[in-house]
Amino acid sequence: PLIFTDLDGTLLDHFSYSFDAAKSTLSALKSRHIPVIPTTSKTAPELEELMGELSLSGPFIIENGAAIYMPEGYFPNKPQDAKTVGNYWVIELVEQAEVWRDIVSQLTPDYPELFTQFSQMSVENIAMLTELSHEKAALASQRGYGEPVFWQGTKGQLNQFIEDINKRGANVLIGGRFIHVSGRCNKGRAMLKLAQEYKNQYPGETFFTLATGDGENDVDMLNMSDIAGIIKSPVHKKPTLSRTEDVLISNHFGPAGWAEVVHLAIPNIDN
Ligand code: 2M8
Ligand code: MG
Ligand code: MG
Repeated sequence: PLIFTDLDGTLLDHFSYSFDAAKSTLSALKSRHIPVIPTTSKTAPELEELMGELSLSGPFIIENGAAIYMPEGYFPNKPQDAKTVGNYWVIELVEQAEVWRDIVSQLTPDYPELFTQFSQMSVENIAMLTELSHEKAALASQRGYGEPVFWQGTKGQLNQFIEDINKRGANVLIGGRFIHVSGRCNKGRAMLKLAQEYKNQYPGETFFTLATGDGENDVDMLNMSDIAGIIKSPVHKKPTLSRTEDVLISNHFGPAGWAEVVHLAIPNIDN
């Protein structure tokens, strides 16, 4: 199996970002060589740090499916469409951040005081809104492929904004705290692309996918995976999927719910 997992509110606690409740499950998966692939809204610099903290050493998917990062040499062959960035092979699925930043900026006059762009916030401001440390907020500010927006208007105004964004060829995904403007990427497409890469690299082996997530921006991967694990959130309503088969729903929040769902989907990992 391949486990594609959201971080905030799923593997990490929504409020404290702790993953204590998932630690023993993570080490059981590690000893069984089952890849745990963070699939997140976070940036590459955030992930480079978090992978170490999580004791993970495989691929990860950043900025809502905008790019797939694989440690150089992770697969027997360099994937066809990958470029090398530092010590990683990277497959990019959308254009660079400035394209999306510019589109958002064009809409500023139409929505006065209704939103704040991530690229125009100070690190202090990001730290305050996310409750991340100053250091981690600085890593979150280094966006490669999109522009998160802090929305201060109404739901109706947001719907109009999304329509205007779409008209300009960009796309909006709803995160836990921000709305994310980028190209037509999502976590599901990136998951399928990476799962296909495993199949190409190891012909004859089967790789079933488990996706775990708690929010709106996880819906695509939860719909496209072989098994979906919905993690209960203390802050938002359960995301609505287009499927009903092979859907697991946790009773616990965040990392405890994650461990619960992983054990249900992949029995006997502790033996
Ligand atoms: C942002 O992402 C989350 C994802 O749900 C959000 O929209 O609330 C991003 O800035 C990410 O880079 C950051 O780590 C996270 C922290 O809460 O917020
Ligand atoms: Mg989440
Ligand atoms: Mg997320």
